[in-house]
Amino acid sequence: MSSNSAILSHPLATHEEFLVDVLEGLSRTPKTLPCKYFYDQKGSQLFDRICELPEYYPTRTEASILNKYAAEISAAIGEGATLIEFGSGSSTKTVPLLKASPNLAAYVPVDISRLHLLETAAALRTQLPELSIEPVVADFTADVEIPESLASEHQTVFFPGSTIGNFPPKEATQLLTRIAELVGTGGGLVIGIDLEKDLGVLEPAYYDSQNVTAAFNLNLLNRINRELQANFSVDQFAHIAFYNDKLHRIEMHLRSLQSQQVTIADESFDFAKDETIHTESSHKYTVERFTTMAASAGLRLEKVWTDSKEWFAVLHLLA
Ligand code: AVI
Repeated sequence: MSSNSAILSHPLATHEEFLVDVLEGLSRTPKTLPCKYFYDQKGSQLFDRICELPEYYPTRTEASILNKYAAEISAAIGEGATLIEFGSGSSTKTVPLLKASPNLAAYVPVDISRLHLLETAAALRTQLPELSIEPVVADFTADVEIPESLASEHQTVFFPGSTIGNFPPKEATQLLTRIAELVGTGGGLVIGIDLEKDLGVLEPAYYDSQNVTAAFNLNLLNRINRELQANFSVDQFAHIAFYNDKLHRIEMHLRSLQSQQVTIADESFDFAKDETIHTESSHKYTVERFTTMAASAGLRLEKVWTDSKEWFAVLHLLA
């Protein structure tokens, strides 16, 4: 494939779908908005800043595991495999793994953002000229189709970043089931999961002292105002984040600071003072709980790599 093209696996979310999702979410009690809409250009920049925050441990902890165990993880993936990364972004975390895996059949980064994907693929081709890099533009939450021409005897999906934690367990199980089907019997999954830990570590990661996470959460309202011609008074909402013990998850909400009404596409939504919009859940697992969920999706645990504090784990599972 030429260096400036990518395969389009599926139609991507449209303006229409965004509007439908927002109207539907705000019509519910309690009100919700899907977290996948955080990532417009500004939201993606804010997320990059979150990953650098002293309080946000997941990114650097996972990177340290991937760096330290790159050779072992590469051996688990195996020679001649096709490595398919879900939500590859800048592929930053993947580079040590790719460098430790000179005999891959191909690296297939899958991402929703075409331009970013192409830029990343071009940069990687310079860094790793021997590796076959075949980007696919797709929303991995829908069905991802990897063209026959890219399939090898052995395929492994790489899904880092604890992004699986942003799906409720039922949807996470469905996504894992689709991964198991995609890689086929004997294929693999290498996945990053964030582990349960002390509240004193968990909550500040989503309530940072520089208010970057607050800006990230509130930016969703800016995006709705801009793209859907809505009239949220963004300064009349506040970011909140807390750990929900029963459901093993951090929840992010936007709390209305006053009683107010918001209009989006001719529909009005009333907010009571202190009413919240639930914008994101970030589920935390024990290795055991995750393994049980993965087993119900047809994936069995092979190996676990973790950091010295056991804050984060990278798991290898087989279909
Ligand atoms: C992308 N995802 C794994 C992040 C998380 O930790 O759940 C998103 C995020 N939300 C607030 N901070 C980071």
